[in-house]
Amino acid sequence: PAIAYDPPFPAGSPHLRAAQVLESNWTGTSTVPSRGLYPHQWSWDSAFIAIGLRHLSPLRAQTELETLLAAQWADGRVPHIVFNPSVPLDAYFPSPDFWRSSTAGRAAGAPRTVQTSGIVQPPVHALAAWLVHRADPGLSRARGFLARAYPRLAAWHRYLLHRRDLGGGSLASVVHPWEQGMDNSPCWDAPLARITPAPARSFRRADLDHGAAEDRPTDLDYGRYVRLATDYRDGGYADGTDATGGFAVEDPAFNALLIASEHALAEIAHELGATGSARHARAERLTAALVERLWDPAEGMFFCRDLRADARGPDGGHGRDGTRGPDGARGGVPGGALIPERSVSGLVPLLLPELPREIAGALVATLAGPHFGLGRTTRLVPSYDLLGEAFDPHRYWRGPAWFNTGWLLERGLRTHGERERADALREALLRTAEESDFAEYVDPRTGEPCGALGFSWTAALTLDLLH
Ligand code: 9WN
Repeated sequence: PAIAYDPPFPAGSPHLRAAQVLESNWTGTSTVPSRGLYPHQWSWDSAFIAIGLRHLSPLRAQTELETLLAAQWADGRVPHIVFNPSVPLDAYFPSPDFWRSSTAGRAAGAPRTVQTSGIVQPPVHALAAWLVHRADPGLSRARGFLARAYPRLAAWHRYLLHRRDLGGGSLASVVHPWEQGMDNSPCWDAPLARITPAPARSFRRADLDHGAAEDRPTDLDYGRYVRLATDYRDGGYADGTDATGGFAVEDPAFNALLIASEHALAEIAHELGATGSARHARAERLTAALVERLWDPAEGMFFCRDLRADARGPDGGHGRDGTRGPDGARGGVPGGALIPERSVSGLVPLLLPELPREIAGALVATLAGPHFGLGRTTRLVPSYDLLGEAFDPHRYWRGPAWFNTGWLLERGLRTHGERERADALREALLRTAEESDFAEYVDPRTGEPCGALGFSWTAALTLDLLH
């Protein structure tokens, strides 16, 4: 499917430059996040990319999602990477020969013909599918786009809500930092500290061929990522067993995206002639569970819940204040403890329109307060607490601002009637994306580009904000 520039974008315009990034990262069936660093298809990247592509070519946007969903496993999981067989194995680590999806993932129903990873990423897909449909409902209906996507998206949500409810409180858990998508967030430091790293000589990182080492996770982080993924693989990618024992976290952004996507799935069901009311009701119950398990009223934001914190002895709860018992569980909420690190993930639930008013108000105050500094000390939302000990404005998810979280918060602010703040954030996102050559992430205070340039979701979400 070709991109039609109609009316044509003026030369040098942000529209055209963003479109050119997406054009050069298109492989024919999907879009790579960036040519050098990430030469395959990534799950949540594709969802954000489709949201932008729909303005250039609704057909290409549908194809992007269809290619990803075609790699879905029989148990419902949508893999975080779909590998391109024509890319050399050593171009990205971990490669297909590490994940061994078609053999190690056989019991979980991995596809036979395409190689994938065995972990997942945040479920932005139903939301993306609904937005893509709305860009050209005629084309979507003629191709049966939603009718074909719906059963796959429903199975995906079923997997997350059942197999991944490891805490028993209705929320989905992630079993690897790569699943949550913010790989080296300081939120993972405590849960990862319990994991014995794989020896550095047992693998070779390919990311350092493309990115500056000081902008990327450390070798020690990688050792732990490899250990967790190896254990999960060697357990046949089965959930709820000892193989997933090492790391299990309920994350606010992951679950907020699941809720937003559940609402989108209700709209899709309705469009297909069914009633979406059961899904809307489920999304509301999930919102209540999110508040019950992850909201901290004293801090005015959501936190991650470390389900394995109990395993760590007397200080395992690592509670920060008197609101938690000695085991770290707050207000009788069973299972693990909140992780006392402020991540942008804890603000993302602002996306949800049905969030209680006082919670939305508190999130806006936190966003504009000293820890995130929006409109004061930062021009974009940092991925992590400006005042946190681990804050580093250049190192990946430990401080830099990312455009996907910025886009989600812009939407959240608008949803909750914060028009001025939303307009200001929109302006800052557009200006920074353009000035940074559509960087992967930037210094949140200065906008200085970090990581890859010509990054697909930065370009795609720029296009969406321009429309
Ligand atoms: C591991 C592709 C992905 C994003 C993630 C980001 C980064 C991969 C990596 O790149 O993760 O999945 O190799 O570091 O953290 O959010 O989806 O853009």
